[in-house]
Amino acid sequence: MTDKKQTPGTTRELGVATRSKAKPKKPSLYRVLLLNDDYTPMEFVVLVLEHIFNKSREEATRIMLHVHNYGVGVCGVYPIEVAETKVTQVMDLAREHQHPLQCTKERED
Ligand code: TYC
Repeated sequence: MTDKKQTPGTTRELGVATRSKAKPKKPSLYRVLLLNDDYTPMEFVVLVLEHIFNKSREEATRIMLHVHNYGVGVCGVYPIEVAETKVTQVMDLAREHQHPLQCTKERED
């Protein structure tokens, strides 16, 4: 094919524009938060942080005590689908064990 007026950013062979117009944006990240309450046992919160958020016992204990003392704390930062899955896993486990533990997510700016 000999096309002298080939448009930059298109393929000669198919004539399909391959140049993207939209600027690729980096996907948003979400903080997953644990909230304090008066009833959920500290040990249960530590187990949640170890098993769902893959924290060491030391880090899990540090985060749990932070939430206990300040009312809220960050368990981790993840893409939206991972963050939603973690929140659901925490809420399901808390409900199964009849603890009032609350978990939520917020977008990082
Ligand atoms: N405040 C709870 C207690 O004294 C412990 C606790 C910590 C509960 C963190 C929830 O997200 C939480 N047993």
